Amino acid sequence: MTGNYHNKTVSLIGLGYIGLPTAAAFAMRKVKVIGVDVNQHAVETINQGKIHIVEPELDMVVHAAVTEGYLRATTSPEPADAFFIAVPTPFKGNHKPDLSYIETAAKSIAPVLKKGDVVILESTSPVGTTEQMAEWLATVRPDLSFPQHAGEQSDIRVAHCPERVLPGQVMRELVENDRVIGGMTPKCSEAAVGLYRVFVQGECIQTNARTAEMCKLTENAFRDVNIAFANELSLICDKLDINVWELIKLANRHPRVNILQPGCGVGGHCIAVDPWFIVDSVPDESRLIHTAREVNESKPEWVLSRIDRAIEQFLDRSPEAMNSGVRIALLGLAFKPNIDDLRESPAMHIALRLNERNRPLMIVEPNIESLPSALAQHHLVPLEIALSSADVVVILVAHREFECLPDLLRPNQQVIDAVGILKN
Ligand code: SAJ
Repeated sequence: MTGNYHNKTVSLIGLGYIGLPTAAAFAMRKVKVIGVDVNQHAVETINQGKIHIVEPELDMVVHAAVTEGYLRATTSPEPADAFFIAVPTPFKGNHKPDLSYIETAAKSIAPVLKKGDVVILESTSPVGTTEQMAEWLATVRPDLSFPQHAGEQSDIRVAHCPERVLPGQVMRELVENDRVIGGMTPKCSEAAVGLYRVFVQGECIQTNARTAEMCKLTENAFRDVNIAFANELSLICDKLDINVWELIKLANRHPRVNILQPGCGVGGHCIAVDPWFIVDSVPDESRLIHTAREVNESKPEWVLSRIDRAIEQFLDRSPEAMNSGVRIALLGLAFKPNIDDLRESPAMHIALRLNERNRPLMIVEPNIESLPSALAQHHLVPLEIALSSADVVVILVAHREFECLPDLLRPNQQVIDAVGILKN
């Protein structure tokens, strides 16, 4: 697929947090897009010009793309000139990557492939997955040649180009971020670069597929290790009676030091997952990455131990609460500030653990309208209500709505600040 993309069709397989914005980005450039998803509800919603996920600006763009006829969604793949696979790559037990979504997606597009098509894997993947995907395609289509057997002469071009956008800023980052594009051969890379140039204003840098796969895992492992450093510091400072937030601010005055922020754990479906893909493939060599994961995974339990201690301290001071119950307010449930996404959220983990212990909770999460069913017996309340009656206040997420907290807290409340809103 070369030259004028306005006469061509691209197909996005997987219309989630990455696939749908990418589909919309092509459609905004007046390229015909077929979006494919196994979720019938998602397909119907998109065909009505609406969206099934939360991401700023995406609704407007999808609405325009569908109304103008550039974007259409369906549940089964149709012929196109380029296919982008953007399906989940979670892990199974033992932190083993689950590539079954990629396998299913590859095998579903194989029957409609034709000579000259490009297939790009966007899902974050362990090293070697792009080659594996090309093998799955080749098994279904022995009549076509693929780069692992035919090299530069292959009928189908195959590449990996990992997505790198930050949830909440996807529409901007999709256009502005540089892209690392790893073809199985240089011609595969060139074909993929031509496609991304349709909407990417950042640089499109060519490499091979294995390096592109490792590059994405490296970026997220780098962030995980750096957050683990901050989280470990928070434990050390607690023992040494030092304010970790002040310490980090001071250390960051050094021109070559830039420590990240401790929190209640590392959430989301990327940073808490991707480093395991490295550890799984080279366990003996990835000791630091492995330990960082363990440090970050243990942080919610540490916060829980602090909540238990605060409850004990409150009861020591107010033994009459033994009968009436300690009133706990949890501030924030999302996996990071200013979003509504509760997936793999350490704050959610903490809430569920308190729920197991039958602790009644007042939960403040300004970004959602109702509590998830697992927490349905608790109360979703406005910040002021929670603070007016809570005995123990636990700050789990630094949402902008919580900036006014220092003025609202009452002196007799036990406060655990996992994210440094109070700072001192
Ligand atoms: N966090 C901290 N302290 C910090 C920064 C973050 O505790 O100083 C926590 C957050 O609260 C959250 C988690 O880490 O629970 C992850 O948040 P994030 O904002 O670091 O990253 P994600 O998961 O939203 O997006 C990441 C991004 N990767 C990098 O910044 C290297 C994004 O660019 C990727 O596209 C995305 O993963 C992905 O899809 O892989």
